[in-house]
Amino acid sequence: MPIKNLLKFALIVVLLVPMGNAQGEDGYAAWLRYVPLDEGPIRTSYRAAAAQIALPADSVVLRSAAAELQRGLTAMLAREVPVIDGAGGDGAIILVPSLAEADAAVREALNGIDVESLGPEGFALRSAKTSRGRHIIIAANSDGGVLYGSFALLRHLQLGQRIDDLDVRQRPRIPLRVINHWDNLDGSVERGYAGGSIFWGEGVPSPDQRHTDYARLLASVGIHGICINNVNAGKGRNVQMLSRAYLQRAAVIAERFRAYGVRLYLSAGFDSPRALGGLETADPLDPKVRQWWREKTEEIYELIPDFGGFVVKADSEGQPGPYVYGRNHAEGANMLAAALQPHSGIVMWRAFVYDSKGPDRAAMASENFLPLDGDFAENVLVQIKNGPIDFQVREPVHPLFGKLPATRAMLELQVTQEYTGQDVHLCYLVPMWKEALDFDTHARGAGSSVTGVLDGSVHSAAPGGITAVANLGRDRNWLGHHLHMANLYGYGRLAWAPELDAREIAEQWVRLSFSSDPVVLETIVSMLMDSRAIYERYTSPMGLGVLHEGGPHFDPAPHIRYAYHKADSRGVGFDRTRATGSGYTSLYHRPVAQVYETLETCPEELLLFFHHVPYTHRLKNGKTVIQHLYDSYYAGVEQARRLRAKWVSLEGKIDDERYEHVLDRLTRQIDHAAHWRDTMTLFFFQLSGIADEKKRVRSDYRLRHINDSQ
Ligand code: GCW
Repeated sequence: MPIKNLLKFALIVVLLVPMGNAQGEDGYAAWLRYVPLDEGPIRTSYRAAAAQIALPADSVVLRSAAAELQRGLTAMLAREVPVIDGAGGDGAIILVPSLAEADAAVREALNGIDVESLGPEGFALRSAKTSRGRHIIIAANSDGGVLYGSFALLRHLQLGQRIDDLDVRQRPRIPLRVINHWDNLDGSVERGYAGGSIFWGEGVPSPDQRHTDYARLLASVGIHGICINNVNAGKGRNVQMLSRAYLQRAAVIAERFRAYGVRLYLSAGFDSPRALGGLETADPLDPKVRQWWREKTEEIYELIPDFGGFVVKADSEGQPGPYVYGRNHAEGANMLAAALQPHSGIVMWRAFVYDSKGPDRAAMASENFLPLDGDFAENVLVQIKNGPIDFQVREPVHPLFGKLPATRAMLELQVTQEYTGQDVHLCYLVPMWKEALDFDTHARGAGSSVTGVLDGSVHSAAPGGITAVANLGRDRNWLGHHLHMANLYGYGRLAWAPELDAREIAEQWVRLSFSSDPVVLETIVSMLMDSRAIYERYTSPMGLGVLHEGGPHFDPAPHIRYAYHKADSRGVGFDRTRATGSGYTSLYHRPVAQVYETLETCPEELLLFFHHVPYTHRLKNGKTVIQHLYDSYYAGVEQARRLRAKWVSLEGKIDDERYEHVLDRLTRQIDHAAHWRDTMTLFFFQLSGIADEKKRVRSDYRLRHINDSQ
């Protein structure tokens, strides 16, 4: 065999062997598994339509797109699909990053597509016939658009859809789509449950193949920004992030991500001019401080020419900020914005500012930021968590959405499951994020959704963005639990297309990550779709929230969380009404405020978030609150058992490695759910003195020792 053919053969073997092995999969390939197709009409039609990849132009990102197509197609079609320079013949997939530069035949084939309407990142996929034969054209206005179109085409094929009559057009709704990491420079990951940092720490190669593979995963769902260090950047070793040595390392990482259109951002400690630069102050209005930031920013751009900008946590949980110098958050953010502005960089300034001693934490971000609307520079986005407390399994939507008409808003979600079961409990969060995106703020009358606030259609401010904290680590399966990758996938899909349905996303993910076998599909999708409600039932029904201990946030510790649940001998819940409580309800626009204010209209799943009620208060289902709590805790554990039973029914239908891994997690979930149930039911029984009608509460239950303080 000539050496060239031998290499081709070797390539095919390398690509096929690990992917076709049903015995074990370690999850590393995630949803980009490119499983070889069985022989049959679908494969035949794909082979005819995808015989070569034509790359008429050249750039790093286009080469990534072509390489991904080649990798995916070669594996799925079990034969090498070459990349050729130039126009492409019959069966070519033609990559078109700029219509103006395409040849006449391609332009004609795209006739009828208003390429301009695709925007800077959108794409069109079209089956077409020209004088050179049949083609699939991936057209866009940028290299990045072609990359997204390439991944969309691969997804289309992985899902087994027809390609002879392709006519797809997409553009992302939200123009800024980012992922945040809380990775410390010592290699640990704050709220990470899947091993150490892939970016920092001893022995971490830089760059690492993982950076490329992670960039592929991100690009495949349209994420185009990444922040690679902890927002807690202002203390200890983390302050070194902006030192030359760490910036050089960041530049190497940036290059890997750049190849997939993903820009690098860094968290900046507000105190850096002092802590790192040796100045006496970090006062944002001090000329020396401003000069320091200008020079630091220039240094970053020399190393990372397409640097995206800074993420900042200031005056929050011990991080220094402008308040230290008697300045407000707009003054702090605008100082950084001024340094970034000449380079087109942005500031993502977090609204997560609160004082744990204050009367109502939920209201604090609003108190800090409402007076500043209109004061932020144009390249500042205020990054707001989805809820007013802190990534609980159920919270109302943050009242700042729709209340800052002259400020660019960014929604912050959490893929890492800090308060939602970490790497043990199954909790598919996409339905919850959908609720946040679809929530009607009523900012400009009915129909003013959070998505509309982010995409710029509700207010006059420029569009905002979306981000998620995703603390994946060095575990082969990225997030520590195979099924949690549905959240990372779902985040990206929603960020691109918030109108997608949570079930539809789950279905896609299962088919891409496991199989399209109807039983596998239906079983895992139903597990995912039920999972959040189940976790909520056995941890914090009716909007209770923050019942976890104050350290890892995994175990229940209601006895130290009075500030959140306000449970006493007579009743439970936080009165946030205007009439008798903290007044938080009035932070929403009128119709929403009224719905939450009134006991009768407040949605029951948030009842205890907004109201303090007697244990004997009757719910719409006729039960008392206390009985509903008991029933919820017991039902939740039973449903967790059912999750495991469903999974067990899949034995032999999916690879053993992932089967066993998830089984172990589901078993631990049941045990831990029972711990939650027994702790919480005993807590409420002891407080209220009201027995469970069904006499299930284990009054002899021994609480596990918790030494964390609140
Ligand atoms: O919920 C808290 C987390 C902290 C985190 C903080 C934040 C990075 O427990 O670990 O700090 O939120 O979002 O800043």
